[in-house]
Amino acid sequence: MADTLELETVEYVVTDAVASIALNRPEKYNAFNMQVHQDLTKALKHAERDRSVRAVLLTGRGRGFCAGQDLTEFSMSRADPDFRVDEHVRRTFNRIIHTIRGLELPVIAAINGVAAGAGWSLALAADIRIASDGASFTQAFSKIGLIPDTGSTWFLPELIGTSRTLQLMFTGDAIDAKTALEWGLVNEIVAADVLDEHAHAYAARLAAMPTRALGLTKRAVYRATTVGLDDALEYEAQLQQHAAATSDHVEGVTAFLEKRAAEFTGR
Ligand code: T3D
Repeated sequence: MADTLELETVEYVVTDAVASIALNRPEKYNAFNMQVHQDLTKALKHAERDRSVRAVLLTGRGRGFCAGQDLTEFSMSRADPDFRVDEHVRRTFNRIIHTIRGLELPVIAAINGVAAGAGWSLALAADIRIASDGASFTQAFSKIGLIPDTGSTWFLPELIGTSRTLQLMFTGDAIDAKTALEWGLVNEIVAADVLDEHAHAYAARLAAMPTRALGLTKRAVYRATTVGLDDALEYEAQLQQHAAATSDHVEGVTAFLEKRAAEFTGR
């Protein structure tokens, strides 16, 4: 499959088995208009189908990571009497979140700047978040009379509990990268000028690991947050059966016994 895709608002390139997907509407802080929805969905689906891709890196170009829904387009949609927000959200934002969570690959968000509204939800959908020291985060929704969507009502309480979640959602106040790290909302912070390189190296490291095992791990961990221990134990056993059938499993054990570094292929 192609290592690059020609898209209007999203850059897509594969290197070192990492699909780097960058939102590219810098003048609008990468806000979601319909073109971004379409292009991001296409890029994620392409990565999902490409067997050579073993990790996904999500970032934004310019000063923002993503400012959520484009409010200019939003005002136009509100002028259309037939426009239904619920249908729009299901077809666009929700589809993207489902795709990211369903990808059986590590997804790393490199948060290069402000993440607002659904843009923050997008970052929260990733498995690992690395923020630049200049990044900031705001729920933003309450400031325009909306409720948080695109998964924020699920992601945030999961990570920081209900009280801090509601504080952020009610006020719409921004938090900086340092606070996000202290609260466990990002995995690490790095200087802005090394973010791309650092995040890519991180993604490439995960891409060189046993992809199937990592994908099944992701599936088991997210499912475990919705079920009891008995169910989680049983599901782990079922997925372990699949992981144990991979060549990477054989290679990992063989390499350990032969006292050498394993060479995983993703199969
Ligand atoms: O119907 C549905 O789709 C429901 C679903 C909703 C999902 C949502 O995401 S709702 C939330 C939408 N997002 C927001 O409300 C955030 C709005 N933006 C802001 O609050 C601020 O811009 C930021 C906190 C993100 C950044 O602030 P600051 O001071 O660093 O930058 P700025 O000057 O406000 O913005 C820079 C430029 O980006 C500016 O353009 P200009 O004036 O230089 O030409 C600004 O208009 C543009 N921009 C920022 N956010 C958006 C945007 N343009 C369109 N839509 C945006 N969301």
